[in-house]
Amino acid sequence: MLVTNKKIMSAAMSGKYAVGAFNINNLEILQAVVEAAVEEESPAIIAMTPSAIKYAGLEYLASLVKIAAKDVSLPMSLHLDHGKELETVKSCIDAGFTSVMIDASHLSFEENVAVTSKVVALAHPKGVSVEAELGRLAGIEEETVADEDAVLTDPDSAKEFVKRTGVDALAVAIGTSHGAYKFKGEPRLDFERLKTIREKVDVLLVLHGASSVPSWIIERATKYGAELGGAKGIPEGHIRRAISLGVSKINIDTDLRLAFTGAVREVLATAPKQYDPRKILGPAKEATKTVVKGKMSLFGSAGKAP
Ligand code: PH4
Ligand code: ZN
Repeated sequence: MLVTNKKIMSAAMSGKYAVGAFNINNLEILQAVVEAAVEEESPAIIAMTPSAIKYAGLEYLASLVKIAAKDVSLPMSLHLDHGKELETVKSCIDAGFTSVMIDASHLSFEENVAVTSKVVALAHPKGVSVEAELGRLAGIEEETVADEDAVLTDPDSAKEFVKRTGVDALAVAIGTSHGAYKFKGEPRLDFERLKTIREKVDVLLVLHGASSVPSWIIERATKYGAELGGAKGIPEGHIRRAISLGVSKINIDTDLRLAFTGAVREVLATAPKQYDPRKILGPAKEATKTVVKGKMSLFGSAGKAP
């Protein structure tokens, strides 16, 4: 059953939990997410970026998600993650996406408002919900205090942005960043800022760059040849705190990539005679599924879609 992010996130907001937005690029990762959702009785947001679409093709990926959702009675959404162009948004809406993100956070505030408003005007009449981003994802420690204020989401600007654009959800920058190397020193997020945004802005909130880069995944990948020294993610306690402060969608990609490729490495290293892709990608799917199930439990969405 495909529904909008707004529906999934509103239920999460009132139930005081969050729903994972899991990035997919191929069949195995999609199956891992959907099987995890079924086993955990959890809602799930299936996300794909323009680079995933470039890799696998919009029709291929969208069709796979629709087939996956057809026989599943859980609330799931088909979501465009970090759409940058209006054309991409249009083609995703035409392909049956139930939610789109327009990321114009690299533009000026006024340009971001203008582009985001266009997307809202395009999406809302078709029943598609819209996420936008204000601020820039960046680890706090790399910035001076003045820089921090420049890149992290300003609560008053967020209030004005939401009022002028009419977006359903807002991705906030509070110190998280994409990828496996989020912090050089201690992991630090600006929870005070998140609290203020929550108080001032009446909109659903999203946390991007939320992978935890768990040590068990890094150790397994490293054992079989990966070089991931210095990788560091968001501690699970920080994720729980962000949820308690009102975040209702949490984006996860890196942890899935690490689990998937770590499992591929293990098979290739331990079974050098193996050449059947199903015997290589099967364990990768299982490893990805284990991570997704763990996230559903951490975010509190497990058991919320019986
Ligand atoms: N995302 C995923 C972005 C992936 O172009 P691309 O497909 O490589 O982009 O939106 C996240 O917020 C993921 O956060 P994470 O890296 O902490 O998992
Ligand atoms: Zn992101």
